[in-house]
Amino acid sequence: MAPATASNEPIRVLITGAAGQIAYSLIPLIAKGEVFGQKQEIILHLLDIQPMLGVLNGVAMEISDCAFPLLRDVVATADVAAAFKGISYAFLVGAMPRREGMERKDLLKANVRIFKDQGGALDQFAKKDVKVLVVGNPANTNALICSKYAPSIPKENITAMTRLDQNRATAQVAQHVQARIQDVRKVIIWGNHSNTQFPDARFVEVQKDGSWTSISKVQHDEKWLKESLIPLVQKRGAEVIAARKLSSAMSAAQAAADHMRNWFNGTEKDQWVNMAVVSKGEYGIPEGLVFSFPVTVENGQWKIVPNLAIDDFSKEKLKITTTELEEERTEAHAACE
Ligand code: NAX
Repeated sequence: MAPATASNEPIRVLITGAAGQIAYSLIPLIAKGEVFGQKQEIILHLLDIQPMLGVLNGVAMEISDCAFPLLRDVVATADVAAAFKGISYAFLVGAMPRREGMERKDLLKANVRIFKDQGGALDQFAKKDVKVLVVGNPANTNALICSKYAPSIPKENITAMTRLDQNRATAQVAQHVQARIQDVRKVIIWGNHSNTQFPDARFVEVQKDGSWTSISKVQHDEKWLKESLIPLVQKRGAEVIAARKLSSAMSAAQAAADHMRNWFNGTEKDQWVNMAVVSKGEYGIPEGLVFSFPVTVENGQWKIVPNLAIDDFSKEKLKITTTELEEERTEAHAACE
């Protein structure tokens, strides 16, 4: 599939929270061409807050020491205007991370205001066709707020990350059916990047002996898919925090790179990826919520996979995560007033 941007001009790519741990793993993936390809030169814009400038300068030194051939320049700054100026792609990672025992809702108030300000900065300084991935939590609702305060940027261009949940679920399914990762496709993550998300393996296909078959034919284990896989993926972030004493970073960076690479390059035939995108009412999800759906991507445009059957079990799961997102939206609007 042809890349959405064929230009050989360097593109400006912003990473916020650039002194943080996800950025530390994400920067080399972008600078090595694993997102925008091996021919696309890049000018990296790195934003963090003033007290972190010392650390950010250390990161900038390391970037220089990597001598990345694709990297034309680095702008490391605490100045929001300089960071957002002329950018074509943004990874909005910077936020307060969830610590052990902390619920996502505690984070909401502190974090949505950051995304209100950054929405304003996108509106004012970014290219009008900028493509945005929100990683900082609560990611879906931060994206919704960001979009509200960036009225000149198309709503379709502001997305949030559930690719980590997709990758987690795919790895678990692959392990369960004893297949390679690349032999598992069509895992769905519906809803919020939180423990109300619905990891849905009903449409999963597994490749065996060169042909793709429904998971139900390969391994008829509905009990595992419903009772083990769903809570495992929902709680994986908390499990990593408990073990590492820090939230997921390497896997989050990989997922952010995967999300943007598929948005930039498109998806393969029969490949679905999950992105939290603005709802236009698909699958009965209220219009305007930023909700994770399975999508395909062509020419830089995502399209929600249509006509998937929603049974009673799935309906109930979709309702739970929708209700949480509606509550978050109400709280977020109040916090931004
Ligand atoms: P770190 O605390 O290591 O880094 C965050 C960085 O953001 C810090 O350097 C901080 O100074 C900076 N920052 C804070 N406010 C800022 C602002 N207004 N402008 C620019 N920078 C700002 O956190 P890290 O582990 O990198 O996690 C970053 C975010 O990703 C957190 O919100 C975390 O909850 C979220 N995550 C989202 C995931 C997803 O799948 N959507 C998974 C991983 C991760 O938990």
